[in-house]
Amino acid sequence: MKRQWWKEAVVYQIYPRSFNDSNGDGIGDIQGIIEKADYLNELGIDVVWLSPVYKSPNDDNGYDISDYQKIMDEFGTMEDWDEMLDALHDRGIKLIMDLVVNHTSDEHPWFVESRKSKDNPYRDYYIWRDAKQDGSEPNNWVSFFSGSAWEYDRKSEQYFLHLFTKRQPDLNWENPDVREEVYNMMTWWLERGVDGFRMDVINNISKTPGLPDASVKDPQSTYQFAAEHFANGPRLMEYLAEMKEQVLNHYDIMTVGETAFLPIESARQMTDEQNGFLNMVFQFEHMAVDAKPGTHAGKWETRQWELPELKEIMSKWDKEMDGVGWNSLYLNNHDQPRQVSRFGDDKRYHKQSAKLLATYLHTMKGTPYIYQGEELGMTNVQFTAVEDYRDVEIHNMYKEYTEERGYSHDDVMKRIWTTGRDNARTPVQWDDSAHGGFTSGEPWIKVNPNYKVINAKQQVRDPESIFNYYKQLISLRKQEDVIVYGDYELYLPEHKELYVFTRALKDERLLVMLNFFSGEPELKLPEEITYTDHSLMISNYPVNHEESISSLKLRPYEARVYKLK
Ligand code: TEU
Ligand code: CA
Repeated sequence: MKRQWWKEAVVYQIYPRSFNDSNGDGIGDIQGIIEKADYLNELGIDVVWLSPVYKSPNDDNGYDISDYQKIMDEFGTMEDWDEMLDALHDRGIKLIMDLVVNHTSDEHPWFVESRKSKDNPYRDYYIWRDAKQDGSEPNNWVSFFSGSAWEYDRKSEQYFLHLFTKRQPDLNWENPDVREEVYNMMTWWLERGVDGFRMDVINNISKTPGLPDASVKDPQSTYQFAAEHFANGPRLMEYLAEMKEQVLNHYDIMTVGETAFLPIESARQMTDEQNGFLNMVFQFEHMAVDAKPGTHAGKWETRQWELPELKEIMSKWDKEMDGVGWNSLYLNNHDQPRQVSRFGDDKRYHKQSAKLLATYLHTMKGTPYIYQGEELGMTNVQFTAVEDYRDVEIHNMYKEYTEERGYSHDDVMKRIWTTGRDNARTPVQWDDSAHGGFTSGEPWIKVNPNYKVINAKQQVRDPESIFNYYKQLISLRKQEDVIVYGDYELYLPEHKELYVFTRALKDERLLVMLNFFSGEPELKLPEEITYTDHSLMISNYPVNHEESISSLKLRPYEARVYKLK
């Protein structure tokens, strides 16, 4: 495997609206990021992935872009952006931008033109279709955010496609002019100095020709989840190859595709180091371990997750990508609930389980992604009034579930507490002052009331904190090649509580022991793991260094990493 800077890096995701507000208007902004550049540097991360900061009417918090080459007013100016880039680069931190090109905002000038008339030169920048004979939508696709994926435009008497909200029309990638506009825009940012892109829903840009009806998955609903027609379409690889040739090839950058519903064979093809197009993708299989299988509505129907299933998925992705491409490692982001609440125990074992999950992500093979606040063990939130939520997905779902599906308010709120995206979007908790020090004004979304105990100020100075544990993990990655490049091997695949694996590179070997739950299971080390000497590299409990490791009892959520000789 080739050495690459992006394999050795740790990425930190900033969701700017919720990161840090510098001017008291309650909304995080670019100057707020600059204020925290030293904090990021102290943590030791190498790359910032910045969620969208482009001009946007914020129907979906910036994932609806009305000008790709302007900064959102609430976040600042292009001068602020340049200053931020310098502040990061001065500290040796790279910046990757969010590239959202499956769709734009309905306020993007292309769409404003497009909807004017059927013969407008921009008409074909988007996906317009006539109604079916009976006047209904062109097909039965459901939007990610409830209801039909089609919106009727009275003036020009056709429907346009929107996989997300009706204010996020899908671009028509079949049109070469659209592709050229996108490539030019990417080049413009690269010339300005960005170090790469995270590509939003990039495997949705090619749709099945003819846009046929989706198969019925949810018989109670008129509209059906249509991944078979919008994900991994026939021209996807062709478009990516073109993008690579015209743009990506000319820069030393890092690229990561956001790719739900991506078959592993396509991930191999996409990230192949020789002939692929992107450095890595975010696969989603492990995000479904607690979702009822079936439709996308599975998101709101959860089940108890099982460790053997998580091990199987993660080990499969490791094996399949080995020697071909590269994996990204994440357990949460701005679309997912907080990892310590979902996979750990945010009450009785908050610190231990947050550190356990961190150990896991930072010792697997791949590039780890930290989502803002994860390094503090920030948790899910429970607002009792639906009005306190801000996410368009939550509001649409609440309406659909209470009005159309007949669920009670209490029932729907519980679902939101478990899986709603706003769990990840409450402001970063900087200190124990009002609103967690995020803003001197009124925050755009309420702060999690636990900011008095969980906050950066307390954790930066506490050597035992989650923050300082992340710092330690990140610095280990810089010292030990085996953490980055070592081969992964899983042991005890069926064990319901323990996740045990080794990493090996030449004569370097690591042994990782993780107890994922609150029991105290006994670990009898498999005989295949041979060693003459062992030394502890990191752990989340005090450990007697002389203790034998051939057989031992692990404490609740205990994590240990040993070097074997
Ligand atoms: O997300 C797309 C995606 O597939 C999901 O994670 C989606 O948000 C989730 O399944 C909804 O339940 C990306 C962005 O990360 C997300 O924030 C945007 O809303 C979306 O694309 C549209 O741009
Ligand atoms: Ca602000």
